[in-house]
Amino acid sequence: MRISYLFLLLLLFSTMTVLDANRIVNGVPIDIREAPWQVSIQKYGFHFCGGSILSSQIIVTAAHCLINMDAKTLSIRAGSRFWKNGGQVMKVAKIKAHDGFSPKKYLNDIALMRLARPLKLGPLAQKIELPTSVPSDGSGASVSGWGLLKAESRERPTILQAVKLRIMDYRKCQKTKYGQNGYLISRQMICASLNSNDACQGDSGGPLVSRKRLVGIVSWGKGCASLGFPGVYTNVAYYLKWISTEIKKLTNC
Ligand code: 4AZ
Repeated sequence: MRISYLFLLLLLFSTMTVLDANRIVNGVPIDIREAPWQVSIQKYGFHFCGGSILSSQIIVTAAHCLINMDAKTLSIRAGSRFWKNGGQVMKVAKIKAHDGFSPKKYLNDIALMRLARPLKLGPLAQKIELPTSVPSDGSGASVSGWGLLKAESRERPTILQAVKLRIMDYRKCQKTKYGQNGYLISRQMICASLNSNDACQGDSGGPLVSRKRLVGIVSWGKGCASLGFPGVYTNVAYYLKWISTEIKKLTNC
């Protein structure tokens, strides 16, 4: 009797491990305390992109998330591992996408949002520091979000997922299948991959973090976790000047 229970338990755990292998692409569900800078950007209450808290009233995300969007229809949820409930929901007052964003090449895929009211910062909702320099090739990093668990399935998680990656320098990234297939990886971008770990659709705009600094913004990629095509991120260190200038403009109006 006892042995058969043990067997059933073992069977249960082994199937759980198999199912776990399918998270974010290969990630694990996390507590919001592990990524308290993460927010969900929502239109009419539905999650469509990720973002990161830079200050109580400023969120950074990808420009492609906000193209043709009206701030009036947008809100963010902070301080919760569930995009649907908990934490703090705040309306968006103003959005500013980089003027040089090109939908064709995905250059300058960065945008800021000013919230209607400041967030209450604490252990569950915290700002992330900006980098001081471009992270070096091979640095450990992690990406989080509520995006698809697999490119092919339409499975969307309700709980925030995160996965570990390694930074890949843009020159090295240009030499992957991207270069061989006519894609341009510019120095305003940074890549990251590790085994079959990756960000996917719906993770866009979210944080790539290395040593507690926001080094990248989920931007694009050919598929998700597809061999030879790392995830491509906006290289945040390249935009420090743009970020500080635009934050000043957003705060003074
Ligand atoms: C997307 O469609 C997307 N594998 C985001 C990230 C990646 C691929 C696609 C990276 O928003």
